[in-house]
Amino acid sequence: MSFTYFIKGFVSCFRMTKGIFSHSTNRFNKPGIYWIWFILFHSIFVFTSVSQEHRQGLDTVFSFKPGQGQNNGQSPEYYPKNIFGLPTKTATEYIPASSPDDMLSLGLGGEIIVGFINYSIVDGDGPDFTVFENAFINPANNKIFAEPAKIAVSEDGINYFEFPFDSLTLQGCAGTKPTYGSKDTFNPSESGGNAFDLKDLGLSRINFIKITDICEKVLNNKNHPFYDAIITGFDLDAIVGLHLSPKVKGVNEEKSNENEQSLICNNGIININLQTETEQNLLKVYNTLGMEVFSRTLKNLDIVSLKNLPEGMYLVYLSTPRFKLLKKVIL
Ligand SMILES: [Ca+2]
Ligand SMILES: [Ca+2]
Repeated sequence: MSFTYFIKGFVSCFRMTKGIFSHSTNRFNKPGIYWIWFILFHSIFVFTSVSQEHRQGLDTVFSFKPGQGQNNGQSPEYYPKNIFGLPTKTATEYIPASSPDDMLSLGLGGEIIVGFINYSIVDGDGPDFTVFENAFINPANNKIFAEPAKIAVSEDGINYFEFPFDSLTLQGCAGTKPTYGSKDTFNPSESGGNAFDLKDLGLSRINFIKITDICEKVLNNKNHPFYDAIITGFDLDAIVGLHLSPKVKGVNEEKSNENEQSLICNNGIININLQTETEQNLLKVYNTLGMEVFSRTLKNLDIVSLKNLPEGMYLVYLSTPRFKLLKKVIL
């Protein structure tokens, strides 16, 4: 969309410039000034349109719960590097990516939540993000070998909205279309992969993408059109955001500073001090691989010890009905 704006803007500016020269008998006559203002305004509009649009591959994992049966690419030497950035350049419909350097296997029933550190995905023209798996065409029967997952998205990390899917046709799932790695990654009509449009869910902005493997729906039904005994679960290569916008900060920032004081961590001991008494306060701790290593509901005033966790960096996520807080702690 930004490129279209750019071209339209350029053409309009060119036409308007011609307008100025046609009034060249008096450079400062009213129509000339009028056109200059228009050109300035239009240029700012074009610049804003271009600068607001950003596209890139994943750079953040919020959580990962591996499933059963397959752990390819899950060890720290490969993951999470293997799902960040762009899809595998060498992938085609007959030779899919398969190296652990390139892919993370979720395993049967596995779930991963991912996103971008500085950007939200916003609803722009057409699809807003594309999920790349390693689906391929099986030359033996000319059928797609698919390992499907369902996709849900969320703005706050609590309330998720699932893209509707059909468990027989796999319409609406990710993991059903091969990757064309040599094509333009940011053009869903040639890149392959499964593209998703926030408009289909009526959402304008999201920060979390949840991918949940649903291969058992296929494996448990030998009459399923995509049945194949060697299915072992969804393999994530990459996700690219096609319409990204800087995360909204500002208004909520003051509040979050105030909320920072609700969770203080010292030497592996977390002190919780919440203003409201409720049963719905939840604390989760994730390691740097995005794996949940601790989870507990909290009282208004509470103390949690993380001393039994190995030394290192962790993400502590506090969820209350009033606010959510994510903090990095080092043990
Ligand atoms: Ca869209
Ligand atoms: Ca990859």
